[in-house]
Amino acid sequence: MQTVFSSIQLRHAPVHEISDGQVKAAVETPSRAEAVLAQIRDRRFGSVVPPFEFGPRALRRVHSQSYISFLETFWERWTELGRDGEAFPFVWPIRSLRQEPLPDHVDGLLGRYSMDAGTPLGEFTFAAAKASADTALTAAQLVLEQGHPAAFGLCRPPGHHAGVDFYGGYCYLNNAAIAAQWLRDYGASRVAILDLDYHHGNGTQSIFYERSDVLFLSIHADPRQEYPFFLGHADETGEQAGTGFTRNWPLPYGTGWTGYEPALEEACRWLVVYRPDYLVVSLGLDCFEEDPIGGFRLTSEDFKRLGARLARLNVPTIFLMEGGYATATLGINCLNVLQSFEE
Ligand code: SP5
Ligand code: ZN
Repeated sequence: MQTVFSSIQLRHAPVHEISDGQVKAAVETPSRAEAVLAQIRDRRFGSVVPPFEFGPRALRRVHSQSYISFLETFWERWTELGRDGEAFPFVWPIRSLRQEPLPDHVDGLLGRYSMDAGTPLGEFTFAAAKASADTALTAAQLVLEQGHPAAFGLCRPPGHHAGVDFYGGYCYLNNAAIAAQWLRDYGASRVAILDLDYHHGNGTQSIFYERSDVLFLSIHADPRQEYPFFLGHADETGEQAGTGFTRNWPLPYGTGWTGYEPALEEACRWLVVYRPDYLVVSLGLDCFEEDPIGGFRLTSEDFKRLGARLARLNVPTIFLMEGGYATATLGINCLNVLQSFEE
């Protein structure tokens, strides 16, 4: 299987994040991608190719122009105030506050375009996020236009928490949504997204919530107990034309394979019924038992079982990396999922 990756993605190198009431060392680091690349080379797992540069159109099919412009111009606005480190928001336009007019001040804009204070914006964040989206698009292109049965976009930064006009959860551009929309625009009638990250993919769900042409399925930690806390419950099943085309399997803290497998089996049955032309897998690896921020207990062997089950669906599949922070084992777990798709 081919892997798509650009070294531009490494330029986004967060130093800190705010979590557990502390300024902590960032967990979404370039070393995550480097660990997966090292494993690809060690296991001789196919070639690694750079992404093509897609124009701004593919991004605009998912994200608002004002949000993209904010990301693009952010560093200039930040540094013109004499600031030089990575930025965090500290005020949000929640209930009772006005959405409009947009503030002029960058501190206001940071709050308007974010969902949490745990996601740093730095000098190269936009460039890396754009390269990450190009990586997702190129993986989709390998499958759509070159007929590969599967491809792997080694996306970083991840994407599934980012919505039409906000970033959060270490995500800035929604790689899976951008790839799924591109597949729709260039030939597919139906695309399914299966989100396996430990955290609910709130951004992806919200982007397609009222649509039937992109099915969204997600298995994740119960939002009553876990980030992102405000989306991902079982009763969220889509609205309007999208009614019935979103499905969530929130699972309790401590879930291992015996609790996970039945949810995966149900999701696979939905996929069989939906008959997508393409499957996009939001491949978070933070369900791993040793993940520093996750609370599930999947083992490295379980990731093989997971991949083998997906391969049995026999649908052209685009894998896009999302979370997963146990860096020492990240490459092994990732390739354990992908190995069943080797040609
Ligand atoms: C893509 C992705 O996986 N994003 C995850 C964002 C999670 N952000 C919240 C992190 C909170 C960490 N709390 C750790 C508690 C255990 N010490
Ligand atoms: Zn996650």
